[in-house]
Amino acid sequence: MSTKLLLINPNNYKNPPVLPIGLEYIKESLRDYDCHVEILDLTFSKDILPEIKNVIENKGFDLIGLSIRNIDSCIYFNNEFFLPNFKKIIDYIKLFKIPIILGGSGFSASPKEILNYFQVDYGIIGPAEKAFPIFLELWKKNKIKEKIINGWQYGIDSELLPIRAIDLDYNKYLKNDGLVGFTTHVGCSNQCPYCIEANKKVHHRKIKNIIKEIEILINNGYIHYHLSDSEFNQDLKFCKRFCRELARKKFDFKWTLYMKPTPYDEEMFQLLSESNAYLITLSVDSYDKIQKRNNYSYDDLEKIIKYCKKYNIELVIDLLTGYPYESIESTKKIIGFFKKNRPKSVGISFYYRLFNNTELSDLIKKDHKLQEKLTRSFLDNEDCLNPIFYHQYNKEDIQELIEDEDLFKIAGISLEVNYQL
Ligand code: B12
Ligand code: SF4
Repeated sequence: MSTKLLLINPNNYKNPPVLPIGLEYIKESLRDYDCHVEILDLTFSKDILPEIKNVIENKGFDLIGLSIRNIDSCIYFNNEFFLPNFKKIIDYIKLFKIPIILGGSGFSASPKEILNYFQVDYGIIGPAEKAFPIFLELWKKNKIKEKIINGWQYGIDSELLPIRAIDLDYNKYLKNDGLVGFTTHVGCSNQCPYCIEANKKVHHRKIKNIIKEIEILINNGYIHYHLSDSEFNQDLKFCKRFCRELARKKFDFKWTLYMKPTPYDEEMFQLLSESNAYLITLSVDSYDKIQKRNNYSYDDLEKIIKYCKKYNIELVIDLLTGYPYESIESTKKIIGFFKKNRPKSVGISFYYRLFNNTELSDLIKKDHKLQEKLTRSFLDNEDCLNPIFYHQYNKEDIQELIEDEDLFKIAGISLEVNYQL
């Protein structure tokens, strides 16, 4: 008998609202399996629990999957911690005695800790396009040995062409400043010591399928996109081939993307511009040790700013500064650099969100002196789910350095998103 699977998006944070496209990808990955999949999107729900009750009681499901996209908003100022609300939802779903499986980027950041927090049956870390069908087959045969499956081990189905905008009300998102997303790959080869996505094997999708996916969406009237890759530029050749193909299509659309400082070359910026990329958000660290391990320097930043200007692409910077042992001179240097080489804006974060099993949290757990600069004390068996940050500076220190220049925005104090600037 066909398995009935309900995939729920409980994320109702709306600054901006984000389409749960991962659930569309999973649904597609199960197309050839004996599984009936429905998606319940609660982003705009006014009455979450009755809505869940209604769907479960009317349709009956064998398995329920919940997407845990965010643990919290990750920024110190105005931080929002989402797990307690998700717990209420999950505890309610448990009353129906249907097995639950979790996944999503937030879940993948701290899988053991989150399963423990929610006391839930199963979870998939990372991409689930290949792992979910494997899980389902084992689950149906009662052969699950591990509660957590590592999706990174299986990667993605590079041929997947998800049918989009059928199960989700895209227009509601667009009306509320949301953007449509698409992915070109999963994973990141950089080694940022604080990041939950660091050093994850990169798997690319087939360019022809990505373009087809975008083309179908454009034909349905969706013309403004935010790339949903961690950082676009993992492989320069791939990036240039993708932009070339996209530019060749001459789509009437525009897109914005996250990028890291390397790899790049001038041609990539030219092709990005020709493919209608209008805004890049560049992740930058001020600490030279982190710059070095990710193979870039101030020289690269200068070139990127120059190329963006030359090819008419807006550039905003996501700057992180004040890493443990980094000096104030280093922070002054980067602020001075951007005052001189001006992008459109520089968002500054100087509170580092700690997650278990990152290099940063391991470092702080070992060095008691660093623990004095945490926003709260470590608990016994600290799981870092309840937001905890390391900071060398206070708001006033940074305000003094930026001297009220409009160019700089302290993350979390100004709640705009980049593409609205
Ligand atoms: C692109 C992006 C954005 C874009 C979205 C653009 C768009 N088009 O909508 C923008 C800029 C808007 C954005 C905003 C925010 N983001 Co963001 N974002 C991302 C990013 C890079 C990709 C997310 C994505 O769409 N991936 C593509 C889809 C296909 O993958 P997916 O959803 O993860 O789904 C796959 C798997 O996770 C899994 N899966 C998903 N659901 C389920 C469910 C089940 C049951 C199973 C088994 C598997 C499963 O299978 C799917 C297919 O493989 C992630 C980092 C990352 N690489 O995941 C951060 C990330 C999710 N964002 C993050 C944050 C903090 C935010 C903000 C809160 C920032 C802020 N302070 O404003 C907001 C939140 C907005 C909101 N409403 O939720 C954090 C969350 C960290 C945390 N503490 O939990 C992440 C992880 C970045 C990071 N490294 O810190 N984001
Ligand atoms: S480049 Fe971005 S996604 Fe990759 S490890 Fe660094 S912060 Fe994380």
